[in-house]
Amino acid sequence: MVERPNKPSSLVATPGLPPQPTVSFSDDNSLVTATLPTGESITVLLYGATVISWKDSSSSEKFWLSSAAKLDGTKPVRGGIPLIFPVFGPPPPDHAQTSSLPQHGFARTSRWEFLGKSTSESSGNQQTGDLSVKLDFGLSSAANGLDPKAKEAWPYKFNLIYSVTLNRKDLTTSLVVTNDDERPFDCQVLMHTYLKVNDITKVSISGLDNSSYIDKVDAASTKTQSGEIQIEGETDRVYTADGPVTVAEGGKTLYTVTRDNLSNVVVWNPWIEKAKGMGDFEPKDGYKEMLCVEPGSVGGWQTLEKGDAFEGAQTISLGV
Ligand code: TA6
Repeated sequence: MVERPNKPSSLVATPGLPPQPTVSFSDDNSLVTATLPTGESITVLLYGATVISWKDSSSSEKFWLSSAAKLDGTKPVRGGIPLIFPVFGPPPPDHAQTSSLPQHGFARTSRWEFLGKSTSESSGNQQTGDLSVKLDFGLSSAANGLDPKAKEAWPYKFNLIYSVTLNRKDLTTSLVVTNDDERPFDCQVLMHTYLKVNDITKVSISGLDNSSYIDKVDAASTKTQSGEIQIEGETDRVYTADGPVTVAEGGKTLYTVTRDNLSNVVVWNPWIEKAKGMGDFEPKDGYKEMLCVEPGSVGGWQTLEKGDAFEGAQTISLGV
């Protein structure tokens, strides 16, 4: 955290200017909350730079967060958008660079630095002023907050910049990975978004028709999607596809996820037994109200040479 002795508790509006987005910090500096003049808001936990809340102008929450989620840095957050880097899933035994890392890497278990906010000079309605706010977060191999296990298990020099941009009807998260090392390194990136739904049995996912996927519930066999996806049991699939992915409930669009330079989408719901098996997954029937739609680059490895960078982004738009 950038220490500023006279830091105001929240960056509020300047007289004469139309209402501005505000940014506030929790007393223990672990949470950053940004709010638009129209009421939309996001809250980001510096631990993992995990967006743990996204609310629309009527304060309706869009992300699922387990009531037993750890927000104190002792465990990855069960909900919101955990960030996956530099490896997705359990590290493949044949990939020496990542083989000593924990499942899903260390980005979600490190304390990130808040780098600042910026607001767009939108030409929106002057009454509501700027209708967009961007928060930037950083994590590098030199950072104090880096998960100590990471340094040992993955001794590469790197820099991550994560930007979270809140607009009135959508949220964009983008990650830039830069290789600051002399050596090349491989990495995977994923945004493990827990979307909130009302009743999973009424949900259908479209936009992945005819796409190839790896079914991790069925011996990682490779299959082709036919039509829309319904969730009727434990689902854990890694799709390779371009184009928007739409989540609808009872025929009404809830979310549309578009991606930039992220050619995979993981669709996950633990259902009954897996939810029971996760200590930080509460309530146990919470699987009925969540669906993970996770854009990423996880089908292979992004190999970054010295000075190279990889950038990927998602935009989640609210259904109208
Ligand atoms: O993204 C889906 C997945 O890889 C599932 O296989 C399941 O393990 C889930 O992530 C949760 O992983 P976590 O390490 O957070 O328990």
